[in-house]
Amino acid sequence: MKDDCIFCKIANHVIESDYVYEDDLVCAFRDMNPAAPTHVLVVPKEHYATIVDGVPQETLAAMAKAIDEVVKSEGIDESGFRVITNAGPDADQVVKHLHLHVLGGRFLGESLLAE
Ligand code: DGP
Repeated sequence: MKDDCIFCKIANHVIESDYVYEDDLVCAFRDMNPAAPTHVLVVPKEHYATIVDGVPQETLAAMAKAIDEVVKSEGIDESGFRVITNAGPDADQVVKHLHLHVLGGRFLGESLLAE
């Protein structure tokens, strides 16, 4: 765990959040600034900066399973959803701990970009 990382703290319950799923490797909690009716962040418990930071296959599989669990429990598995991960400055990654945004609950539009 990285001591100055907010998502390390949330994922390991040093700071509590609004969790919707958890297993040994990952957890999922609601984004504090939701962009859609469902806006959940899937986060590994170990610290990785981005999706290409040597994340073990087991952890990637656990993140995929977490998406599956979250979209079902949120009731958006049939209506549809979007999964986004920001990596680095051009993507405006604010929190430097790998996280997948799972968004749904309304029509999300055709554009992947805010601007
Ligand atoms: P980005 O790094 O740009 O992919 O976005 C980070 C997201 O994390 C942003 O939507 C807000 C959310 N966020 C940042 N800090 C916290 C926090 O302490 N708790 C929760 N629940 N969400 C957070």
